[in-house]
Amino acid sequence: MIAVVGIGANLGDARANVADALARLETEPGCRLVAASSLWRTAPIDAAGDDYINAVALVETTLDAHALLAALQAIEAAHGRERPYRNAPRTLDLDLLLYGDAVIDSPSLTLPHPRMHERAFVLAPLLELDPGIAIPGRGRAADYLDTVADQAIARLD
Ligand code: A4P
Ligand code: MG
Repeated sequence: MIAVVGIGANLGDARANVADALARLETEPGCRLVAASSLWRTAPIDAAGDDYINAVALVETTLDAHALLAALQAIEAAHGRERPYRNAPRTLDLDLLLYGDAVIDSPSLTLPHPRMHERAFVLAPLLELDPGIAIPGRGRAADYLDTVADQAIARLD
């Protein structure tokens, strides 16, 4: 199964934290890192604090969606992720954006990620990896770019 993982950080050395998350995805049991986007500097959306560093990864996995989410949360925990309040600045956030074309609405996991199509910090790196990708139930990701054009993002080298 191919899963799409969104990575974000805006606390500590955010760039290093995102790079380390990519390295950990590469070695995570049951996972293989297929591709990683560029790193992007992005203004916080519905959140305060410093700019974020965001990226998106394509992961081939033998884990089911819930087990993959647990693995992502373990990587967050290894980075000392704390959750003092909603959308608080974070050392590392790993969101499961897509799991194949699965549509899931369980208490701990919603797929596709319900806000991914509203966010330039997800769409721009995702479209780098797969310009034609579709979001189940929503259609082509590229069709949402116009609606997020006001969100400040910049690709880093
Ligand atoms: N959960 C349900 N579905 C999922 C999923 N598909 N992937 C549950 C990951 N988690 C999922 O997550 C809260 C709960 O969501 C978990 O217990 C899990 O079971 P969390 O990681 O504690 O909190 P979060 O990531 O802050 O929540 P959420 O709702 O995913 O936040 P958003 O809406 O993604 O917003 N601005 C910029 N520029 N860059 C960012 O990366 N991120 C956010 C977080 C806000 N603004 C941002 C950024
Ligand atoms: Mg999260």
